[in-house]
Amino acid sequence: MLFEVALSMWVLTAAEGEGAEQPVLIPLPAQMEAKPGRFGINAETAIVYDANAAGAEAAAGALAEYLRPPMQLPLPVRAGESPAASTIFFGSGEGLEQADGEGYRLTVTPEGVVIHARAAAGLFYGAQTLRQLLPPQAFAREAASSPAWSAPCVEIMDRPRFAWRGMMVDTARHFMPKEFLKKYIDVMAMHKFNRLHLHLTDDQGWRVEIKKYPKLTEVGAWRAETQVGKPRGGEYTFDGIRHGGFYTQDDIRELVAYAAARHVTLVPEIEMPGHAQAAIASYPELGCTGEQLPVRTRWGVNENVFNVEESTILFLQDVLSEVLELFPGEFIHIGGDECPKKQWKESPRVQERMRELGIETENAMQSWFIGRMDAFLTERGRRLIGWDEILEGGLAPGATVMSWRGIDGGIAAAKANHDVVMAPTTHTYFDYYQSKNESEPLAIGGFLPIERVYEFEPVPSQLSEMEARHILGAQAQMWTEYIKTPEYLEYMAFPRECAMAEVVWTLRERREFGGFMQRLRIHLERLAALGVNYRPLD
Ligand code: TNX
Repeated sequence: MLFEVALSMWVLTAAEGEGAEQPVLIPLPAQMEAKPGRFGINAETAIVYDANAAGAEAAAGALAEYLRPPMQLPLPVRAGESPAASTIFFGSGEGLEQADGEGYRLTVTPEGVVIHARAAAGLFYGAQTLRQLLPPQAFAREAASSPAWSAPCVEIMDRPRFAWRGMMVDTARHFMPKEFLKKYIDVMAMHKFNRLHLHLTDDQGWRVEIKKYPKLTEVGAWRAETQVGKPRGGEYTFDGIRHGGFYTQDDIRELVAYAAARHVTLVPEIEMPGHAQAAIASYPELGCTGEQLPVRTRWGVNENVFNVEESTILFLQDVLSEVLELFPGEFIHIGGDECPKKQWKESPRVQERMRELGIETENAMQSWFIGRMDAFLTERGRRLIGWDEILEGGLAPGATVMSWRGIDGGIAAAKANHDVVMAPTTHTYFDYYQSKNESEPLAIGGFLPIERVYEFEPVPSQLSEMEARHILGAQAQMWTEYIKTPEYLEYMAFPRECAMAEVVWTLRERREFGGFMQRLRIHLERLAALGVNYRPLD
């Protein structure tokens, strides 16, 4: 029995030497040397932290909270100077000079475990790696049976390839409950992701409470019904069911703190000047026509966009002021994508305003609009990030570009000395189909099998070494037009998210799809223990 379990958990590789089991880790670490022997966790084991090491107490506490429920062991957490027998030790450590704040060294010997890092994030990631060295049942949230709680001996030196390792969730098209976002953050942290981009506003819903403008959620958080399926011959069908919800400011503070404890920064997105109909439905004076619009019930690009009055700019800056209070992270996303210019062209008032400002084209007008937000955020010590349309009409001085329509926008931005996050539809759109099986649930379209996610290379070969430094990293997008529930969202996210984790964490030369798929088969047992509704492999 013991032997069978061991075989199912570890892929044995002869190359690693006699008796050494090759641990199955996702994302794959930078360096790993398997050693013979195992460390057993039992009623005697303690978790010890060096009180002088930043974040050591937090990492020790987090590990205890992960392991106590499944293991039903005391696992006391205490301060201590140095590693000792039967302990899992967290300390600051030497020899890690080359590793930045997220790197760590993890050593497992038959006597104990030692995790060293220069900063809190590294210690936390060391704890995450240790969890994966244990049997998959260690990921359960309640008492789990395991023949023995033990980890194979190993020496790991690890650090991420990219600083921005992101996932985006669209909470506007379908509201996603706070408790689900917490679970999602947990699974992100397990895979060493560090940015959760929340798409909080769109035509179909406004999801964040703004005290100064209560109608944004009283009106804008609710739509009368929702488009069902794709239109057929131009005909739309609707479900007749009211949909909505929003996060109160207390909810946001709770999520921010929950994420921060797991080294995940929330990146809020407030869309402008397009994808704005929920806001315009709440306050019609923000629109171009003055018409009372409903919160939109159909998907797709929409002509109803914000006007360009000074009062609208100030409204949005007031909204951003509250957003800045809630979200302490450096980056604030202002959308910027898919803003049709039809209403700006047709509106005499917008045209007059362009003449007043001496602006000749509608693209330049959009650039001016984003520039106002860039100045506002920069003055407050933050950085603007937007979808690649913000390049059109000229990029604002401080802007970072999220390249979604392929990678060209990202290349142009990096060449112009702007930072970039790669998020192209071709490799990172998790709302696309995972396979061509007829049985796949409805998706927005497209085709993105896990191989293609895994193949993604965030640094385009067209960039010089200096330019390539502007690629902060990459992220995957979960647009939710057709994804109505958390279970459905998990089905679309996993296991593609596991592939994305290696794209952003693992060194390029260490990535190899065949080996990844072998590890993934075992890794999925961990997701099962966590209760994640992943899509089974074919
Ligand atoms: C394009 S990506 C959009 C979203 C849609 C998505 C569907 C982007 C910046 N805009 O509004 O939800 O396609 O795949």
